Amino acid sequence: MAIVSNKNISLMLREIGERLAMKDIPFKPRAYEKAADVIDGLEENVVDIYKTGGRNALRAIPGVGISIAEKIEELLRTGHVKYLEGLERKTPVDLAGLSRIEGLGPKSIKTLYQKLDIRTVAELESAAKTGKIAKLEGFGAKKEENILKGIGFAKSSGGRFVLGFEMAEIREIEKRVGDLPQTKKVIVAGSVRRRKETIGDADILAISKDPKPIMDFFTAMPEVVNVIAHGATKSSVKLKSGINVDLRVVSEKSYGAALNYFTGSKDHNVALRRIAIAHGWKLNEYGLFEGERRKEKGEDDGRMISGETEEELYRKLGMDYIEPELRENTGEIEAALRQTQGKPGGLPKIIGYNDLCGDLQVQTNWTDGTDSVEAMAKAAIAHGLKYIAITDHTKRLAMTHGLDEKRILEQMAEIDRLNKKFKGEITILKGSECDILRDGSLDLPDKILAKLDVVGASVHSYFNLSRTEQTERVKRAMENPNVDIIFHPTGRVINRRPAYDINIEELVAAAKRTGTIMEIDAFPDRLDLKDEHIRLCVAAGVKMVIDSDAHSPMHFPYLEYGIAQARRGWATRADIINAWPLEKMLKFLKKRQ
Ligand code: DGT
Ligand code: CA
Ligand code: CA
Ligand code: ZN
Repeated sequence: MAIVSNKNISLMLREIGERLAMKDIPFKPRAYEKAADVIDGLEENVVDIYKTGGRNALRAIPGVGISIAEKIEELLRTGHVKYLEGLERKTPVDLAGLSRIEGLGPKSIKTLYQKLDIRTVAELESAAKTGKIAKLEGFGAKKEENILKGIGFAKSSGGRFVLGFEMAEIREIEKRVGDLPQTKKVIVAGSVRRRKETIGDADILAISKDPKPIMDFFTAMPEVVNVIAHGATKSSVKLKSGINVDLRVVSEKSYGAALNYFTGSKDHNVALRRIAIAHGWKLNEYGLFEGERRKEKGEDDGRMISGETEEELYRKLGMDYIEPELRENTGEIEAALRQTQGKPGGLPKIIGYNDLCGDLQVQTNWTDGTDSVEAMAKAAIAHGLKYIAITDHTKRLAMTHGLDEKRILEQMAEIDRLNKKFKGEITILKGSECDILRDGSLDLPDKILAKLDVVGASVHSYFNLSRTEQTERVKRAMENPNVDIIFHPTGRVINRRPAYDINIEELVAAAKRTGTIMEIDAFPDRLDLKDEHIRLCVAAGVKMVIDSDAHSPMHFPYLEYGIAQARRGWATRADIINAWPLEKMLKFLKKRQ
């Protein structure tokens, strides 16, 4: 039986739903989408559920009826689904490519296919350029212009993948390779290990004395659509989800050197190699060698100085271990050298992956979240959090059913009731994601904001203001003593839309002056602030908060990517207020008012 990840099952179901919708089939599309949502949120592997209980156990998964269970079973048993292949022939549309364009949902893709027979991004671009889309009912000139912008942005972002959306599949493959009897050790290197916000591909490294069965297994995995290379110790495949994965097998004695080399970044590697050369040594993916000088005299590679572990490699080069998230050659090597020499200006002790106590941006079904305050609190407890702030949208965001004064007061009463129920388990703080209006004023009156524990303010409109106007707008919101945090301060969504034009240095200075906290929104395609912005805040002594921006109980694990971003920005626990216990965090919020 094929080992198929939950992600691939949900992708299959979603695709069926979208292709059925293109054929105007009622109800069924929604059923497939719902089942896909449920499977995305499952803790257990569907494969294991099937192995223990067969098709009946699949049917016990909420939203999975007989016909969906059959399709999952077929995928698990054969690696493909005939029904979907039939639909693909009847609706030959590049769904993956088209849905990467900002503003194009399944509905628009369907209309474009039915009315204009648009199947690819290239066809979409040519239709938009010749004004055909503007004429379609429900589209118009504005939408056509946005589609062209979206195509331009998708092209410029160069087909990179959002780390947090790929991680489940990469970890699944890592685990499978690790479970093979021939594998002694496995780790994902490259930009994945450095936790870059987007990745070009995934680079997996394994230790083994018997690489052949590992290579054979890897190239035959069910999600592989194309084998790019199948070698003795190196293979490369393309997955159905679109991403490429490289797998290299190395020997134990070179593991540290190989890990270091394939973790990168390239700039970090080049700088390390320069240090090795200065010592008269040679550094490559096989190890650190006493080679360079002898080679000049016409001799072979010399004695191996180091290679088995990264820690030793760095030590031999005269520096403390450098965390992968810092390896971009942006000062970390100099800092590590200073540290080992006992000089000031060493490496920071960056925040750890288990250091968060709370989360200060959580949405519920009072607005555009999927679940109740209670369900979100339970999920937060399960994620190990001690406090959360409920921060639903405000009334200007009408499409999310944003809260007005009356409803937010009702929600506050509900939170009081739930805090009694959850006493000792978690504290629910009353909060808001309050819209910053065009002139920098806020969407709720001060007398309401003053009653809340946590006020986040954010820009969701007028993205096109001039740099000066946009900067002044957010600064004005910071001046309001009721505003604690600026949420997702630059508004960018990776691969979808660029940041609005804003002077981040000026915002950091204003945050320092007013004591405003800057958010690191951890949602995988936001990661806003960016790493370089975080470094600005750290340098200025501006405090930050890492929030999940959860819209569903399944989103709390995204906090990991916000922590990764904070680490890439050299932030320590002292810089991040929700790495502090509740009392200390609240005291800090009060003091600044
Ligand atoms: P990506 O995949 O674009 O997100 O970025 P990386 O950093 O994962 O780059 P990738 O996959 O091309 O190569 C993996 C690592 O291998 C990279 O981080 C450093 C190392 N590497 C690749 N090419 C070179 C090179 O020409 N010189 C050196 N020193 N290292 C390289
Ligand atoms: Ca890579
Ligand atoms: Ca690669
Ligand atoms: Zn927002």
